[in-house]
Amino acid sequence: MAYKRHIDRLPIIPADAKKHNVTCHYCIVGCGYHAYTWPVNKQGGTAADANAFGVDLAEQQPAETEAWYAPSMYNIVRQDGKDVHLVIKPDHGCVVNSGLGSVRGARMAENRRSDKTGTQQQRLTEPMVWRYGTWQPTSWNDALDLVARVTARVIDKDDEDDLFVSMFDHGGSAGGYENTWGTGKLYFGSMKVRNCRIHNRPAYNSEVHSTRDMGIDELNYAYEDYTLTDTIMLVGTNPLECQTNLFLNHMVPGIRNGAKVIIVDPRRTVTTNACEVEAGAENVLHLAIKTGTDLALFNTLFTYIADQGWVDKDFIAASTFQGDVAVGLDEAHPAALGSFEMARAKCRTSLAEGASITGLSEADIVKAAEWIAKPKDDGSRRKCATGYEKGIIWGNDNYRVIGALMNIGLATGNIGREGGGVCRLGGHQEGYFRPSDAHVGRPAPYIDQLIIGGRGKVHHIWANDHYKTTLNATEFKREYNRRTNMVKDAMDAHAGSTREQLVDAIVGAINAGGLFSVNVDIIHSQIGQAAHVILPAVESGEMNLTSMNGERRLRLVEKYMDGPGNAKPDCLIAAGIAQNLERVLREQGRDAYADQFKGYDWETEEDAFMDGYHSGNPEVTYDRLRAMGNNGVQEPVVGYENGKLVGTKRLYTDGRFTRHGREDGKALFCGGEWRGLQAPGKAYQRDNFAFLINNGRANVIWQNWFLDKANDFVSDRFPIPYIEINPEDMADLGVKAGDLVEVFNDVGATQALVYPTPTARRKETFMVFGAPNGAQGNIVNAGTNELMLPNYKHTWANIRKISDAPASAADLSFKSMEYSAG
Ligand SMILES: Nc1nc2c(c(=O)[nH]1)N[C@H]1C(S)=C(S)[C@@H](COP(=O)(O)OP(=O)(O)OC[C@H]3O[C@@H](n4cnc5c(=O)[nH]c(N)nc54)[C@H](O)[C@@H]3O)O[C@H]1N2
Ligand SMILES: Nc1nc2c(c(=O)[nH]1)N[C@H]1C(S)=C(S)[C@@H](COP(=O)(O)OP(=O)(O)OC[C@H]3O[C@@H](n4cnc5c(=O)[nH]c(N)nc54)[C@H](O)[C@@H]3O)O[C@H]1N2
Ligand code: SF4
Ligand SMILES: [Mo]
Repeated sequence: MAYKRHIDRLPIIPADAKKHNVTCHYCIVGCGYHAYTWPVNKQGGTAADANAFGVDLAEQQPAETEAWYAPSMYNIVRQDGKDVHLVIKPDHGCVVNSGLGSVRGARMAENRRSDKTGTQQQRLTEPMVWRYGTWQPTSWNDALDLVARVTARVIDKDDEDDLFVSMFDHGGSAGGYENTWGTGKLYFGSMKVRNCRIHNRPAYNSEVHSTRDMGIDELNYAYEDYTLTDTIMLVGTNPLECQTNLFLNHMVPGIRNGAKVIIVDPRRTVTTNACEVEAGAENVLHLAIKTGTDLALFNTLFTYIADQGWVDKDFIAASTFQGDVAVGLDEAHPAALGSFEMARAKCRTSLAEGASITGLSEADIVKAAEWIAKPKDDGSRRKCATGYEKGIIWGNDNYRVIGALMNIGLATGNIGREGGGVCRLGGHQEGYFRPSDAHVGRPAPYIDQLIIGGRGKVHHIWANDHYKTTLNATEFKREYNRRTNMVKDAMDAHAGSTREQLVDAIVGAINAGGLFSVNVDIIHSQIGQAAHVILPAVESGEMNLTSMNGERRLRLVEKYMDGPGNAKPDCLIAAGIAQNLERVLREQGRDAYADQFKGYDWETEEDAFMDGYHSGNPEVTYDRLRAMGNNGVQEPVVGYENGKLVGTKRLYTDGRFTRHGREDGKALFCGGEWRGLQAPGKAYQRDNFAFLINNGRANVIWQNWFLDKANDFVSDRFPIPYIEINPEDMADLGVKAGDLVEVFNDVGATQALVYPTPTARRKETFMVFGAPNGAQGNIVNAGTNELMLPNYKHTWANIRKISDAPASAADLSFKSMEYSAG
C-alpha cells in the first residue's frame, strides 16, 4: 500500500490563507468546498488567531468539528507561478452537502497535478503532434495551424459533413457554461456540424426525449423535496454510490422523517442496504424486477392507481392536455403523446400481466401503488419524490419507459409540488449553453456506426474516451485504429516535409479511407493514442468555471491554481481553432466562409461566459455569482434584487408546463405499451449467453478512471475492474474470489476480477464500466433504442477463467460491500 507516501504531517491553514469558492466538479450533486491556498514557506499556528478556523487547535476538538482536514484534501500546487499549499475541504455552510465530502470529492486536492508531491504527473502540459513515429511536443501555433489546415481541406461553406465531432455537453469536470459555449459556438454557430455526438452516447440527442416532449424538464425539483415527502421512489439508480451527498444529506434525513422508500432495480444495491438500515426493512420496498421490464411495471402502477381513483383530478384537468392524441407516434416520437385518458387506454396493464412480465408479486406492485398514491387516512394526498437515472436511461425502450414513469408523477399531481418531482438524479453537473442544434435533426446520425462504416475524414474529440466508454467498443476500436493508422503512416512517410506536403499527404490518406484525429483532453487518453494532434486542457479550479447541479443550483468555481504547463481552458482552445480556421480560409481566398469564424477574441474564460451564457441570462455575471458563494442560485435566474440573484426553487409551481414548447402550457401523457426488449440484438444475446452483464458505477471510481488510474487510493483498491458474481455461479464456473475472467459474447470480449456477491441473483452479474484494462463496452452490442439511445445495461455474455489473481490483485479484499446497523 502506498497511501500518502509524501506526507508525514499536514500544515495548519494560516488565518490569512486565500479562500476560494469551489463546487466539486465530479458528480451532479455539486457539493460545496473551499480551497485554501497559502505560500509554501508558511503555515498557521495553533492559537485561534493564527489559523483559518479561528479556534485553539492545542485543545482537543469536538467530534463534529470543522477544524480539520484529511491528507487526501491536501497538495502543493502552483498558483501565479509560485508553489502554494492547497487544502480543498467541504463547506459546512453549503446547503447541498452541509460539510460532507465523499470518497471522490474529498480527494480533489490529491488529484491535482503537482510537481512537488508527484501527483497526476500524467496530465498533459503541452500540445503534441504525431511526428517521426511518435508524439512530439510543440507550440499551440504549430498544433492549431495543422488542425486548421487539415480541417479546412475537408469542410466548406454549407458542406461540413466530413468533420465529425465528439463533445461533452455537461458541467463540472470537462464542461461548464464557458466550455459548452466555446465548443458550441464553433461547431453550431460558425459551422453547422451535423455529424456530432455527445460524450456518453453515439449521437447528438437528448438522454430523456420523452419527458421533454411531455413538457417537463428533467431537473424540476429541489433537493429539500426529499425531506418533505412521504415516499422516495428510486428507479435504476444507486445514489449512495453515485449521488452520494444527495443520498446522505437529503434522502437519509427524509427517511428519518418517516418517508418510505421504493427501489426499482434488478440488483440489490448498497443503496437498498443503506435504506433498510436507516428506515427499517419494513419501510423499504425493493422491486427486483426482471431486467428491462420497467415499462410493464410503470404501466401496471399507472393503471392500478388510475383505477383506484388515486389521481389528482384537479391537476389533470387544469394542467394537462385535454382531448386524445396531441403528438402522434412517428419516427421522431416512439410513443403517442396526449391526454390522461389516451395514455390510460394505451398503457392499460392488469396486475396479473404486470406481475408476470416483471417477475414481481401482485402484492408488491399493489404495495408500491399504495406507497406512491393511496390517500392518507384524512383523505390528503401522499407526496412522492421520484429519482431515476441510468438503469432506465441506458435501459430498455428509453422513450416509453421514461414517459411511463412521468405518467405516474403527472397523474398523482407530484410535479411542481413541494415534496414531489420526477427527476433525473443525474450524472455530471449540467452547464449547457450552445446555439441551436436543430440542424442535427431527429433521429440524429449514429456517429459510431458511420465511423465504423468509413465515413468522416476529420474527428475532433473533446473530453471523452470512446475506447473505454462507448458501445460496440471492440469493433469501434479496431476500425478507428485502422483508419487513424493510415494517416499516421502517411505522416511518417513525409517526415521532414513542408507543411503543404504534409497536409497533402494527410488528405491523401483521408481520401483513401483514413481518419485524422484531434484529441482535446487533460491526459493522453486511450483514444488519444490514435490521435494525430493532442491539445492539453485545464480542469475546473485551474480556470474559473460555472455549472449547475441536480436542483439547478448555479455556482462559480473560482480558479485556485495554475493549469499544467501550457494547458488552456477548452473554450479558449475552441477559440484558437476558430481563429486559425479564419486565418487559413482567408489565406485560401475563402473570405465568406472565413467571416463565419469571427468573434472569438476572448482573453479569458470570463469573456466566453459573457459572450455565451450571460447573453442569454443578462442578470448573471461572475461578480454576482461570486457574491452568492457556494449556495449560488437555482436556475432559472429571474432577477437581481438587493445585491442578490433571484432564482427559482422548483419548476412548474404555477402548473404550466413548457419544456415541449407548446403554447397551451399543458403537460402531455405518454401512451406507450410494453413491447419487450426494444433494441436490436438484445433478445438474441439474452437467449444465447449465460450471464447478464449488468454494469455501472462504484463509489470509489470516477467515470473512465482517467484520474483514478494514477491515484494510489483507487488503483490499490481496484487495479483491475471487478465483476460481481453469485458464489454458486462461481462454483459452476470453477472460479474463486479475485480470479481473472474473460467475459465474451457475439460482439467482443473483456476481462475482470471475480467479486463474490451472495446478494447477486443467479446468472446476473454486475461489472464496473469504463476501466482502462477491462472496458465493459467491448461486449455491449451496437443496437440502440429508437432515437439512438444506447442500452448499455442489457448485455449478456459467457464467462471463463483466464488465470488466478494476477500479482497486482493478489492481496485484495473481497469483503461484502454491504454494511450493518451495528
Ligand atoms: N461513484 C461514481 N459516481 C458517479 C459516477 C461515477 O463514475 N462514479 N458517474 C456519474 C455519471 S456520469 C452518471 S451518468 C451517474 C449514473 O448514476 P446511476 O444511474 O445511479 O448509476 P449506474 O451504476 O450507472 O446505474 C444505476 C443502476 O441501474 C441498475 N439497472 C440495470 N438494469 C436495470 C433495469 O433494467 N432497470 C432498472 N430499474 N435498473 C437497472 C443497475 O443495477 C444500477 O444499480 O453517476 C454519476 N456519479
Ligand atoms: N457500459 C457502459 N458504458 C457507459 C455507461 C454505462 O453505464 N455502461 N455510462 C455512460 C455515461 S452515463 C457516461 S457519462 C460516459 C462517460 O464516458 P466518457 O465521457 O468517455 O468518460 P469520462 O471519464 O467522463 O471522460 C472524460 C475524459 O475527459 C477528460 N477530461 C477531464 N476533464 C477535462 C477537461 O476539463 N477538459 C478536457 N478537454 N478533457 C477533460 C478525461 O481525461 C477523460 O479522458 O460513459 C457512458 N458509457
Ligand atoms: S457527492 Fe458528488 S459532488 Fe459531492 S463530493 Fe461526492 S462526487 Fe463531489
Ligand atoms: Mo453520465
